[in-house]
Amino acid sequence: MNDCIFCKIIDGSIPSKKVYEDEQILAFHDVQPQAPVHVLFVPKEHICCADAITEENASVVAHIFTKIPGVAKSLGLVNGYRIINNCGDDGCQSVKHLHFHLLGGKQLRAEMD
Ligand code: DGP
Repeated sequence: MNDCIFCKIIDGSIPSKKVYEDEQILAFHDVQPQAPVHVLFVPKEHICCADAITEENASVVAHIFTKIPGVAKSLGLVNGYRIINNCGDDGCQSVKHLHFHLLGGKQLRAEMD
């Protein structure tokens, strides 16, 4: 996806502050943080959104979730955190490359909307 910002971050043509990387996924600090810690987890494979998760590509989602606890601890999130996925227009997804927001470092509001 030539016009995908996150694909460009993955291939290094747009810089990012990386916090974790392996052959399947990349995690980096969000450029517009909504909390003291705000990291995005993305699959290196371009998947547009949660609505495009299938039996064939779902393993990378599980992989992301196995890596979140270690990254959270490494960033000091010892008292909990929130994981968010925005999907599609009603979900206010602005970047059309599947990503999970890891938010923490303060008491987050209980309201989800
Ligand atoms: P969403 O609204 O769920 O699609 O979240 C997209 C997030 O991506 C938003 O919090 C801002 C972040 N973002 C957009 N462009 C860039 C960028 O070029 N670099 C980084 N690090 N984050 C970006």
